[in-house]
Amino acid sequence: MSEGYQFIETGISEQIGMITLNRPHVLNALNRTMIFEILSVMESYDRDDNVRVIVLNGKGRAFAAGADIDEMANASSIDLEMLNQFADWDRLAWIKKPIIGAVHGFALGGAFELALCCDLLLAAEGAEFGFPEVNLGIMPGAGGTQRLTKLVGKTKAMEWLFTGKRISSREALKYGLINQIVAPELLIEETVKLARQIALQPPLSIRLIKESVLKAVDYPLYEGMQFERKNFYLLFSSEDQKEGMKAFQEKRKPDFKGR
Ligand code: DAK
Repeated sequence: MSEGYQFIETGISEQIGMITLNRPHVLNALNRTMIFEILSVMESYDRDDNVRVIVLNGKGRAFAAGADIDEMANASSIDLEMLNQFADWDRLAWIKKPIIGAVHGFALGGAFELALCCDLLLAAEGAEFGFPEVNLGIMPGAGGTQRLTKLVGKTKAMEWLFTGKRISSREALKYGLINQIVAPELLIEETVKLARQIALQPPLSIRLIKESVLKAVDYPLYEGMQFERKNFYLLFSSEDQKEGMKAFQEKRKPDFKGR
């Protein structure tokens, strides 16, 4: 399925849909076309019954070093408004399947924003995150100030956003930005291992868990719990709920179909 894409590589194996950023000569700097390609493939994976988990990683020596500065350098506010590129980024929030990011080298600026949109993140030892936008006279615009603050709180977010400093994978782990640090040579192996584990779970449960957890970020507790309850009830209409509970009673492994 890679054919036709200029800046990413794609492929499905063992129910895992891979997306590999592929502009290594510029550390996978994210240009407009690349973002459009990422979203197009994510949406096609989201519709594809053969995919249960999406994995995003980068080729070469970095996940990605942010948005393509050459593409932005001469843009005016009006260009940005008329191009409405944030509309593509916003589509990320609608992906229903779990997305696992595998970060090595750098995840800076827009790439950090992309990583923060992943549901789970593994980082290679030595990986660095950060928002260097301030050094360029701009600021994050694809959710960085909001998602980072919700995750780490105002104080750390201000420090990192004001200074543009790079955050080590250890610090990222300490602040709950990532799930795990792994040796660089094991990054893909460990990511795929985790993806495989999730791919074995009932897809509808995973889908509604993701939806419910994301609501927790935006909703007050009571509203979030009402939302959770509806999803809980919904799962009792699924074949997988019957299969999961029957398999338990029959002391065998369940065979989940996503129905
Ligand atoms: N854009 C374009 N080229 C880049 C790049 C980038 N972001 N990052 C690296 N490169 C290129 C370098 O220019 C260099 O190209 P050549 O000189 O070889 O032709 C090549 O990649 C290798 O980079 P370095 O030689 O610099 O490698 P080093 O190991 O020495 O340094 C570095 C690695 C990551 C520390 C450094 O490359 C660096 O500081 N890169 C820039 C980081 C940065 O400021 N990123 C952009 C932040 S602003 C938007 C959505 C999102 C955003 C904006 C708009 N809309 C929807 C409108 C997001 C904005 C940002 O991300």
